[in-house]
Amino acid sequence: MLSELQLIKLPNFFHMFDADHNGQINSADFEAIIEACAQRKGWAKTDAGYTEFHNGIYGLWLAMTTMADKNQDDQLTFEEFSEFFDNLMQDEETFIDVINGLSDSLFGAFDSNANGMLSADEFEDFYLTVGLRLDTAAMIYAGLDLDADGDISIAELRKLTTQFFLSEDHNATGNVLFGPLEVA
Ligand SMILES: [Ca+2]
Ligand SMILES: [Ca+2]
Ligand SMILES: [Ca+2]
Repeated sequence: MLSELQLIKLPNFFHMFDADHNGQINSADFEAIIEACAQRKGWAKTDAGYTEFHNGIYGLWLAMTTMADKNQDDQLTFEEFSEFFDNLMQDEETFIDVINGLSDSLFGAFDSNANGMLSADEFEDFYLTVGLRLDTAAMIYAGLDLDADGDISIAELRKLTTQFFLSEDHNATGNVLFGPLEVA
């Protein structure tokens, strides 16, 4: 079962995918995110970067819709979404593989100068592309740079996503990776 803290964190991840903000996620939301990203990056559909990002992100959607869309209406409610992650987390090793893959996709797509580091500008680019707030990105970036060397490395992003999904520490840095938590 998802913990109280996980249920506070997961909505931020859900909202990121709900591109049209109608409270449900469907394939059109995923397409919209992929298109927004392609546009910001200037990718053509034949570009390797596009294919890689599309396969990574759309693969996540296909896995979710296959496993989580209980009533098969091609829409995921937050309930279905959180149940999917709850089930996936039961096998922690597989789950970490999945979220490492997600981190790698995000990293590959937004490390624009391909220097193996996500700069503040590149991180802001990610936030803008998925419809998150620019001022939030600027606010949290320094904190996400765990070793304070001025950049986010792939190892840091993997650690942050793992913290986001799995940490039970209320003060874990990765908790706010997809925006500040709305604590009730
Ligand atoms: Ca939606
Ligand atoms: Ca970079
Ligand atoms: Ca760093």
